[in-house]
Amino acid sequence: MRRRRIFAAATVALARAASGAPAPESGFGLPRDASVDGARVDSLIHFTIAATTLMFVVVGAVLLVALVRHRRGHPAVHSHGSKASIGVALGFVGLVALAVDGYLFTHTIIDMRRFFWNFASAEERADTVRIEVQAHQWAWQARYPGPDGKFNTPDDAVTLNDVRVPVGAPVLIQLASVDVIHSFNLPHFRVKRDAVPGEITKLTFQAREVGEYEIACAQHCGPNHYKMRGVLTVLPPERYRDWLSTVVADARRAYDPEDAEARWGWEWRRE
Ligand SMILES: [Cu+2]
Repeated sequence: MRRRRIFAAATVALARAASGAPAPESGFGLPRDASVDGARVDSLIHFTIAATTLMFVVVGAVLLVALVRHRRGHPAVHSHGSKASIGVALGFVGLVALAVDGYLFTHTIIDMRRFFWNFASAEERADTVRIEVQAHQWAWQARYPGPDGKFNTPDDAVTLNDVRVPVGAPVLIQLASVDVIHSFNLPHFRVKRDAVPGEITKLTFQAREVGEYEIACAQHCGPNHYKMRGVLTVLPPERYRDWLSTVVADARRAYDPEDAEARWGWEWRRE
């Protein structure tokens, strides 16, 4: 009776703890995927989970069978295996490693070349949105080229911790840092890239869902690293155009040719 009560109490406590946890937005605790290509990353994560679960079950089952079958009364056998049995075991391990890791490796390389690091195709498209992002301790500044299409000119629009992009168009971001290594992370778009002092790095993605998403810094960059959180807003194209014209007009009004610090942009790099 007492045991049953303890068991019931434990079950309730467990259920509460489970319901108190933040609900995962899309299977396996991953944030909801709001990008066109993010599913490619997710499929590799799902494959990894499936492969490791299968291996865990197989190894666990073998262990369990051995435990039950070799209980009491079974004489201990010491064996280091024969050359053939070691060969079979090593061969099997090699085959599993080759299949699982090989699958992950080739798909990673293919996805990187075709999608995640395919900056050339984003650069070619006429509707690509280009943004320069400068990281510093502890915020993100974003620069839009304005109507002239050129960066670091008086008609640029600059925002702080506020990046907006249109839905359904490729976005190409060039990243820089003025102090330490930061990392521009968009968990809902499955992309992340370091911002390195003295270097321009790139990142590309395409949003497929309108909404507000997190920009996080994924490198521990100092005591206020936790504050380095921005918002990426995905807007319908016409609302994006309205917003851009408003910030460009504001930037024109606020433009001060004496303010050298405000002109941190660079000429868009093309390889
Ligand atoms: Cu940072």
